[in-house]
Amino acid sequence: PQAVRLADYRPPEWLVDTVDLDVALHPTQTRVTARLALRRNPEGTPDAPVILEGDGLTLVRLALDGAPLAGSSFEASPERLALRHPPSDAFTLEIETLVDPTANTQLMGLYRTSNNYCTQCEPEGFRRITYFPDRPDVLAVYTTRIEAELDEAPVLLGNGNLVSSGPVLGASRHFAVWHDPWPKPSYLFALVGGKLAKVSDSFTTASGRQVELGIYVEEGKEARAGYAMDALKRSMRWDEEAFGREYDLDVFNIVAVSDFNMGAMENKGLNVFNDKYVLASPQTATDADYSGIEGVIAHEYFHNWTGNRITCRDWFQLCLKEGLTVFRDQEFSSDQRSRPVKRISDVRMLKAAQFTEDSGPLAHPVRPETYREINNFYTATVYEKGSEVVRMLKTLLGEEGFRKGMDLYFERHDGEAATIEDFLASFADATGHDLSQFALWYSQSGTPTLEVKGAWDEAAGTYRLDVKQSVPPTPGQSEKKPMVIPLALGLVGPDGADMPLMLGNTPVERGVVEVTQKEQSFLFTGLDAKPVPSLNRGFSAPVNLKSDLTPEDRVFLAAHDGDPFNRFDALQGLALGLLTRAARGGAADGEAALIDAAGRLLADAALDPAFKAQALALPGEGEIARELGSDVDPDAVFAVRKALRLKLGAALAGPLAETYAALGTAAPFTPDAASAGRRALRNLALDYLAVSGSDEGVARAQAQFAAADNMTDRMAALAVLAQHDRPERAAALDAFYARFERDALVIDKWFTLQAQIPEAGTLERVKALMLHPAFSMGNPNRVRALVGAFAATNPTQFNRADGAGHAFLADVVLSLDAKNPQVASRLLSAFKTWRQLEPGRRGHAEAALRRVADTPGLSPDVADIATRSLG
Ligand code: DPP
Ligand code: ZN
Repeated sequence: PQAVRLADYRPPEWLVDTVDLDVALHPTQTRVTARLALRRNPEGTPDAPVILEGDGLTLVRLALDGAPLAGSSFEASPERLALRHPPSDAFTLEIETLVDPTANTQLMGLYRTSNNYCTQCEPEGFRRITYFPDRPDVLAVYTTRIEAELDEAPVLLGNGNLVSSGPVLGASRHFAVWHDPWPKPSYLFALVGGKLAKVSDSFTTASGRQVELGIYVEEGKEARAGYAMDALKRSMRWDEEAFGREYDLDVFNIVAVSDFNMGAMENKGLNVFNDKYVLASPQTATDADYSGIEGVIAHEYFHNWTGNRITCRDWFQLCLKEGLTVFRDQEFSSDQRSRPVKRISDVRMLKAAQFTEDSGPLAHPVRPETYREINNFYTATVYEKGSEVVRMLKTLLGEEGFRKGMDLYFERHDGEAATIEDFLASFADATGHDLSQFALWYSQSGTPTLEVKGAWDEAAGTYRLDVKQSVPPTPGQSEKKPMVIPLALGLVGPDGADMPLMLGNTPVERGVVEVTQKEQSFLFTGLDAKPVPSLNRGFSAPVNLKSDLTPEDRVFLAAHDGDPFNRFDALQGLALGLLTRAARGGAADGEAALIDAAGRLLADAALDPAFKAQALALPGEGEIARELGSDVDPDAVFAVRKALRLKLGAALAGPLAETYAALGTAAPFTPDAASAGRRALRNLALDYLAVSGSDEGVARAQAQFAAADNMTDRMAALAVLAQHDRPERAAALDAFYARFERDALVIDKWFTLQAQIPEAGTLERVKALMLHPAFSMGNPNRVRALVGAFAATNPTQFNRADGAGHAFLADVVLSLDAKNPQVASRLLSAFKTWRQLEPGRRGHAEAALRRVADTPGLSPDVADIATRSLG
């Protein structure tokens, strides 16, 4: 397909004021009648034809202002419906199409899942239901009548409020009419029909509006929706308190489905969720699942204002709703849980997913300027870096300035399709800040590097920081301009307390200096001792920080930094330094210091267990590889990391065993953050104590596996057992399968765990598991659980030296592409780091990518990823 360019944006030629849909559900021949009130856009081109998008549509009938249209007055193909000479500037077009939801394996448009009907329209799925100007800047008021066989689909749901429902006379059918008073783009349309159980609750908004809440799940799973419902109510309250945003309909419904391409979808008043982000019970869900549910429920709910009430002008602005909404859900979770621990886990994820993306061939700006397939831009850069950019804005403007800017944004753009320029202008106008240089965060791709050197002047009592920034070249962008980098910092004195932070006679506001130039110096004054700088506190800017901190400085900060994030980061930096030196074949010096610092942290009774669990988990193989940057041998990375884990486990065996014992509890499972933190630390101890594969360590894991009363502990024990090629592993895996056979979300975990085993036999195991009766290429969760996990989280086996892992992924992608291009292209993006591999593996990766790229008939999704990966 042709590249679409931001610079080519033109307003729509025709607007749609209302959409009246009549959908008669049928497994293979669903009849869709759409009545569109079309109106020529006064801002468009005079005499422009009406051109509506379609995707695989069959036109049955077309009428204009009630009169059937002769074939000569329009052109229709599966991809387009055009009226070259519309009769007037406003008229009603009635379009009847037939769609086959059963044949829809792409899961885009109207499709079936577990015999229910559901839709997914973002970004371009509505055109698979009816012909439409399927772009986010066409906002219309929708009324949807849904009709179905009563016994096939007793539940019928649409956007907005229920207007009427009842039997269809003289037949076994029934109907429901839903009306959504809020104008919305087509990508927010949804309908659901099927046999579903409802969990009900209600919420009263700050201004007293009573909202009926419903979560629809498969029959028998009602009890597992309780946590999601609780998270929903907390989200609704939080958005009122933190952003002054109230809900705006009489009902809010969520439907959980088991076949879904993404995590969830924010359709107006009718969110559709991957059931993974709704269903939880102590027996089936881990602590990570619970926090994932809380975060995604909040995320989709928050879209009601950031995405729905204010939507995007075009898909280049995707980060306008996604980056902002991720920021909002991260803030929500921080308020519900531990803020430092949430920040640490978000940054871990940012580095693992986004920094990696930003340093490879798929790097792109937070707001891309061109795309061939928009489905490929639901990325870590748009979402997670997009959130970091909003966070930096808050850091620069302060709490109050940020809130003023948000308020102005809501006030100005409610009901509109907005742009990043609109968003930034709201903050600039509300606070008087010039944000023109800051806007580079949206247009320049690549992770900036910040080099920082310190100079202490004993006689003057001053400390100078010399800062140099650079942004590496990325695809399509060779030259970069300096960015605005909010650098939060502290100067830590010898006693561990922060010293005054003064630039000349002026205290540094909120502890943040603004780096705006390529090279800049900051002179801190009034110091009575040499400080250790604590830089980029709270990870205030998403940059690669290269400081001249010594290992001794890091040990000091790990013990004393008043900023918990940097306490964590000091230890991580220490570990990363020695792991990369060792992976390059150097001496792993500094181990003693690391072990000592880790031991002290573990022993610090004042620290939150969740924090300790994060701080004591070594940087992942992916982060070590990214730090190495080139000629990476994943086996060497694995080996040095394992060696360090062994040393830590052995050196701290005593305290780890004590920690394990002390954190054991007979109390029943609760998913709150404090309990989850204790489990996280205890399970980290379990892992370190078993890393050697000793009988004792393995027996401890086996005992925990057998006795666990919750999935977090059971899964953690199984993950430990899975690392050791001993008979206990097979026995535990079999027992686990037998116990949870009927529970798809749990069986996904069983597949994933096996795909992650860092052993030579794993690829063969994965291939065998693809033939397992429980495996299905039609279910995205299952494919991701097995093949996705193998490619994305098993670096040694995916990147096998013989190239078999790469060839395998290419095979799966090619066989899946015809069925579900979105899931296929996601899998293929596991090659995003191929260029950093050593030459042998790099050659295999390139060959696999080229084989995919050269295959005729690829989907635009897979073709785009293959081409860009090779570019
Ligand atoms: N718009 C959806 C989201 O909330 C896309 N999956 O992120
Ligand atoms: Zn979103």
